[in-house]
Amino acid sequence: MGIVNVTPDSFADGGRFLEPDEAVKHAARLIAAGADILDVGGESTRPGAAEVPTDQELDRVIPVIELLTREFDVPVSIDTSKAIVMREAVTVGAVMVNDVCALESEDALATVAGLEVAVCLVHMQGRPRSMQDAPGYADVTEEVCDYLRKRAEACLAAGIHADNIIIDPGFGFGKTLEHNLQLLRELDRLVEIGFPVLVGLSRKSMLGTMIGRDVHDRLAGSLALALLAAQQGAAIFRVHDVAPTVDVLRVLRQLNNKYATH
Ligand code: 8Y4
Repeated sequence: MGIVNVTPDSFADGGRFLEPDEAVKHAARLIAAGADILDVGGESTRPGAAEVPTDQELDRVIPVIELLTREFDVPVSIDTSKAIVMREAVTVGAVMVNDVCALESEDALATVAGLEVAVCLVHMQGRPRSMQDAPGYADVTEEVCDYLRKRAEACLAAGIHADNIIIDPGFGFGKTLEHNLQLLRELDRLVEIGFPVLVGLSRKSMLGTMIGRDVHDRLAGSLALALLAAQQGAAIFRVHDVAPTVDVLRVLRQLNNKYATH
């Protein structure tokens, strides 16, 4: 899954594709590099980030999704927590909803249930503005697993098909470095739940803490984390650097002939 940011503050994590034409050019590069999914987001979920008004989010993402679905065959995911944005994005061709609020926002669950698209349920403790203030867990992996199981059950009860559910521990979303490391060590417990596991580890600040490099010098660290997650059965990798990640996954696939990449 290649990241297509259409947020004005996303230059900080290496993407800044506010203009639709730029987003399309970037998407073409991601696809050429081997991306199987494009994740389009117009709402910053960075720690401490302010919420984006719905109209502004729609203005950012809808033209981009329209262009991407017209020009490319690759499935497009909409990264949003707002039901209206989900519905509009699917109307113009998105086939997946990536929601860091796991469909807990108003109308989100019913909206996705009515759309027959895939959904990625992400665990987050707190909300972006405050999530990194004082994350706390008795057993982080247990709590994340319990939460994702409950949200998946809510999806099934609402009529979302099991084949359309993906789960994600939400690395960095209300977690300290120790929480993130614990989750990565025990990722197999999430995989055991039975839904495909998506991981977002690319360039994240846990790497800044671990290796002391700024956001543009975290490729090697990101690849190491992707490989560790893949070894435990992660299925989808949300990344900035598609080509090197695909190389890593191809190496692992040839080792155990199990991971679907190119
Ligand atoms: C550097 C690089 C600094 C990245 C911060 C960031 C996830 C996600 C995000 C994730 C799923 C981010 C939308 C945060 N992370 N969706 N979205 N899983 N499913 N920060 O882990 O990339 S945004």
